[in-house]
Amino acid sequence: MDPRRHDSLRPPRRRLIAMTPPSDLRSWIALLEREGELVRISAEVDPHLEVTEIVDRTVKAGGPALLFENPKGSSHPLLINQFGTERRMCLAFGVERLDDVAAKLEDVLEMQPPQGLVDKVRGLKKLKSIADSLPQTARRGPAQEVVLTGDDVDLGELPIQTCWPGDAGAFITLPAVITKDPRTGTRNVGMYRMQVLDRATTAMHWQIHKDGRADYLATDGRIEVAAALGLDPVTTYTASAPLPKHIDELMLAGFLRGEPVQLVKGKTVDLEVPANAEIVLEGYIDKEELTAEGPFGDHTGFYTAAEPFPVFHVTAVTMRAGAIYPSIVVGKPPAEDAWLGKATERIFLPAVKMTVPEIVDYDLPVAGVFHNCCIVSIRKAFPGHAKKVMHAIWGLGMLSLTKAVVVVDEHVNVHDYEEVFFYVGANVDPGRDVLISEGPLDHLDHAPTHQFFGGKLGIDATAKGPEEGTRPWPEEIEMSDEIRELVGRRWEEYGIGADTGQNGARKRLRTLNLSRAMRRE
Ligand SMILES: Cc1cc2nc3c(=O)[nH]c(=O)nc-3n(C[C@H](O)[C@H](O)[C@H](O)COP(=O)(O)O)c2cc1C
Ligand SMILES: [Mn+2]
Repeated sequence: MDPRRHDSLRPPRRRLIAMTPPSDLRSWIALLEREGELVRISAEVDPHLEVTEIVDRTVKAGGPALLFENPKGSSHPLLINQFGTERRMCLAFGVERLDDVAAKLEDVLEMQPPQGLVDKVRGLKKLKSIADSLPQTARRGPAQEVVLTGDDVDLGELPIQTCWPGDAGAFITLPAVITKDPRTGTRNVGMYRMQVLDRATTAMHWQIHKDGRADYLATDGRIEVAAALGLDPVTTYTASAPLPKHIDELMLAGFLRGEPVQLVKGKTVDLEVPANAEIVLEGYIDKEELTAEGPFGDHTGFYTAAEPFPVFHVTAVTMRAGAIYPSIVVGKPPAEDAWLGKATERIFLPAVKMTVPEIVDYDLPVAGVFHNCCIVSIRKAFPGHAKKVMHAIWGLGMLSLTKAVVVVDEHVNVHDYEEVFFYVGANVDPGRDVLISEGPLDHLDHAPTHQFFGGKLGIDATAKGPEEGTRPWPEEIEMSDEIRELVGRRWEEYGIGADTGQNGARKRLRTLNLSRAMRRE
């Protein structure tokens, strides 16, 4: 079916009132419930595969967050699909559109020396918002209402999912894993899945390009680790955000929430952990101890084969009373993580533009599982400019792992894949405009001959001209403004119907675009 048709059938998005993001998982659940975005399931459901099938159907239908109150074999409720739609993602951040979160960051990134008093006051407010982002340490927090150590530690008490039939076991999928760089003491928070090995150990899936892995590699013998589960949604999101290594993800969380993250000292580790967590797993990893991790049905849509990864020993489980266990299922896209990725795409656009200012917008298609494809529009100013931007993407933070980059001109809507495809077809001479390069690739990419390293594809779909050695470039067909206005004015008179006219469908498509499947209502 024509996606534009879909779009015009889509009900208008209910208005959100901009507000402060929820401060913990429980107020988030309450908000979801008030907004009609959560369904409680009292039937007993098995975290072994059954939850996945339910969630996969729900996510692909754009359905609600699910709170399984009675997961089989556990007394802890299981929350899933909290991030599964654009609307919930916006609710999490307390914004109307994810671009509003980006605007807040852009405001700070683009700070200029103030001119005049009003500007100075505004500047001070911005500086204060940065100062207020630093986490604070409290004496106590609900995360430690229950403290289990020694033989009382039993991960089997939690409703940890075995997601897919070929998985090696149960995996904790939505943790915020906290470490400190042994050299500098700087904190890092990352989301890395943890395969349960027994009552008190898990694997730690630190891929080679990640900061958590770098902290681990910098240690001589043992590194302390804490995994926080069940946080306010913004803090959970920031664990997945690709920040430069020296920037603390909890600071970003504080900035985006407009309120510092509260921490408490760990019970058995010299690390601070979020005071509002539902569950915290404290422990350590010995540098030399590795285990076979996987297979795991991954966000690439394939099973990742078993590989050696470090072993995490749990020394304490601390919890809130009646702790809720959060989970996520990844798999063939679109899955729930699509919107975590889209949040990153939107939120990091200002930072990308800071480094490569000619970039107008970019889109990481969900079907490209975020590392396979990046579509980028640029203000083209000189011959070879598109190729310059390809190299810039291949040199920029985690975007450097991108396999294929498609560059279009500034007027092209990168979120409209049909429009992009049109220019890829129309503007490209493969012999001239396709660049095959090589470089680092995502840990999980199974296609390259060698793991981690292989081919890159750049497609320059911008308009060219004689200065790039082509024949004169033809003009694109556009109706004149005059006639467009005339027809707009007279549209009702023709009696064709409001839905068909006014360029409506095309324009509406110029909103954040996921795959067609995600647009199915
Ligand atoms: C649901 C989900 C699961 C993830 N699982 C892993 C994982 O198992 N291993 C990994 O290295 N990255 C994983 N990631 C990606 C990292 O969280 C992401 O790259 C993050 O930036 C890592 O933090 P760091 O840059 O501080 O290392 C996952 C992301 C999401 C959203
Ligand atoms: Mn980091």
